[in-house]
Amino acid sequence: MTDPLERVARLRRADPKRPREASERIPPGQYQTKKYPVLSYGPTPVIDLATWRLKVFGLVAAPLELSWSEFTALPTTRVTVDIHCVTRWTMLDAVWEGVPFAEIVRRAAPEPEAKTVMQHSYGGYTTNLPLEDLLRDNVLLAYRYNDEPLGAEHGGPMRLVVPHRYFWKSAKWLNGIELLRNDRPGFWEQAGYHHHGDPWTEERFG
Ligand SMILES: Nc1nc2c(c(=O)[nH]1)N[C@H]1C(S)=C(S)[C@@H](COP(=O)(O)O)O[C@H]1N2
Ligand SMILES: [Mo]
Repeated sequence: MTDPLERVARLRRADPKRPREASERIPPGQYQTKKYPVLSYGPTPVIDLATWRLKVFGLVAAPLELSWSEFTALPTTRVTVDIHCVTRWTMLDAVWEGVPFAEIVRRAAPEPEAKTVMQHSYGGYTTNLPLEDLLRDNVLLAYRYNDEPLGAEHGGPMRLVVPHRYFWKSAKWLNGIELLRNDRPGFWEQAGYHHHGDPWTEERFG
């Protein structure tokens, strides 16, 4: 079976806190791209910032509905992370700035039974993840990419960025965060993709 030293090396490679060589940062079955691809199912929605809203709803004690000016008044964080698309491209060192997911959800006061989240987007896209996956420090509601406003084709004005999951788990044009007790499949998950989507263990299909 597997050499124990190789197993330890693999575990260390999977630890996001450890600084790693570029070659070690590319998950199994992925290749590196330097140019940032656009991957959208359907057209890019036209979104007016004057009517843009973000809702946090479902199993929360204090549902939220934020306008663009309310949202952009919240404290932001900047992260540099690698992103991995299930179609096998990986892009290293993407720089995102936005509001931490945990910060937004804390304001809505989730009920103790809230275990899982459905992301909703302008245009109807949805994707699901466990709440605990979204509470990690580097999960952002991002509106700046590489120090510029996020372009519409990449999900502007605002998208979720969940760097430790395949990138279909990061909804572009996010407009709703629904907290749920029971997991429910989103758009690609209904088509057979994985509910969890960990690129390091190749959770591509459910
Ligand atoms: N609303 C919405 N979000 C989406 C998608 C989409 O089609 N619509 N595609 C997903 C997929 S499969 C990927 S790989 C990434 C692509 O983001 P990008 O176009 O910025 O590369 O967005 C994800 N989020
Ligand atoms: Mo993707």
